[in-house]
Amino acid sequence: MPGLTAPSDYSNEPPRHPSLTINSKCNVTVKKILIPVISYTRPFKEPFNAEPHRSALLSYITPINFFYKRNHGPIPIVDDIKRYCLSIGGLVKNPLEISMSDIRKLPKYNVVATLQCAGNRRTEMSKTRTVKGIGWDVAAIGNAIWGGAKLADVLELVGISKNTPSSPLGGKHIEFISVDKCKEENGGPYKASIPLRQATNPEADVLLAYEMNGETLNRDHGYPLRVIVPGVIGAHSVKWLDKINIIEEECQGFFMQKDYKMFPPSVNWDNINWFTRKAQMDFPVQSAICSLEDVDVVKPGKVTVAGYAVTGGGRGIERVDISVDWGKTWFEAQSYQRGNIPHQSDDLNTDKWAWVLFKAVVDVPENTVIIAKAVDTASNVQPENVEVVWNLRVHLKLNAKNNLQVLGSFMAAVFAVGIVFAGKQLGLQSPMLRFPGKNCSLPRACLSEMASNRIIRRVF
Ligand SMILES: Nc1nc2c(c(=O)[nH]1)N[C@H]1C(S)=C(S)[C@@H](COP(=O)(O)O)O[C@H]1N2
Ligand SMILES: [Mo]
Repeated sequence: MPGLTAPSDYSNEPPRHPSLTINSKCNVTVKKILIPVISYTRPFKEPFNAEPHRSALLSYITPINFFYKRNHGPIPIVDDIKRYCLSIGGLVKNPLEISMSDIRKLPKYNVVATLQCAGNRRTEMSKTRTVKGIGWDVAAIGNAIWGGAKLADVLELVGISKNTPSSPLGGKHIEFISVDKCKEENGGPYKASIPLRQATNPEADVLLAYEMNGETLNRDHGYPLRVIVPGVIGAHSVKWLDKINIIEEECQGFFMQKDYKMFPPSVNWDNINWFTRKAQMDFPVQSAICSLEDVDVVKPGKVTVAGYAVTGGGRGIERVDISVDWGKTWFEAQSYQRGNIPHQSDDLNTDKWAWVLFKAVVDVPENTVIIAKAVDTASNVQPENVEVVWNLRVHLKLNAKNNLQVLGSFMAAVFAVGIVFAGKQLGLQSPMLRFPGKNCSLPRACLSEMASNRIIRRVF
């Protein structure tokens, strides 16, 4: 594509916030000597996959710097935005090449939507049974204001009308193709599809987005143009969009056919038949505690339990329940979106594709497990443990427990659980010195890690 090119190495990556935690699968490790005795090890990962500290998720709109980044190759470069254009072809009568300035002339929509990677909370699920893939804590998720044209409007330009399941030439899916060079595609670009029915439904709010939080999209998040499919796992929201194809079947690319699928527990890496399943779409009901670490040490007394809750398909969150006594009794947390206005799932002012934040101030007199559990408007409840939702690649299925000290839930969508140790601080010494390796611009993260290392062994 003129104007947009994909490098084959990582020498031209954009700058990123130093506090992000880089999640590595295979590890290149950079060693730095900070002071003579202490060596500082920093995971270095190419492609760049990183998440913020979970406390960054306590604001309704996630700042761009702290929004998770999930890539499968080097970040593409725009040489000349004037030459960039998107081509739309496949099973359409009148294929089209449309420039960025013409896309900007279409009606512009701002949609507040939560983007979540299917691997969110995978680390937690892996504790039950190992799962393949990059490990993520609870922050492979973010909520942003996406600005752009509606895909349904763009498709009208090639003769596909609104709310239609198939194009006049028989296309039933719409494929989004990027330019990035991905190992999994043998150096080819990332691609994914969604059903045409969803793409042509204006209410589904599928966007070709060129803005994020009111700013021009940056390189990490898909500059100059990306797809946003609200309510659906992030894998379909293709960045650095090059081509759109109207096709008969689901996209046959690696990520749709051999990656983002869910299988029953009886399926393992030896007997897997990828073609028995379709690619995963909507994400499940999910919540996570972000005001506390999985294992946290607090002073006895009042503790704030706060975090996010979200569900797929635009269903909306009905409520978030909290337990501070290992799940014996529950009460409802306050939930809200912007401002501190109480959240109501059916209110016209609700951002239907966005997470809700929840908050409760609880009394913690003794060591306990705090659990958060989200319920959506279809009465889907976050599962209580990982076993019931465990799946090979751990896509979005964690429970509400973050099983450590103060709860959180995961995408792998289990209850969000956390354990709180009330009482004397543990007398930790120099946590920054003892735990220098974890991108610790946030000392609390280190502290709680140490706490978890010590306490979990003692208590469980
Ligand atoms: N071209 C391209 N699009 C992509 C990806 C990618 O690697 N290349 N990753 C996908 C995945 S798995 C996710 S979760 C989201 C992440 O979007 P973000 O990095 O803007 O948070 O982008 C999706 N779109
Ligand atoms: Mo993802």
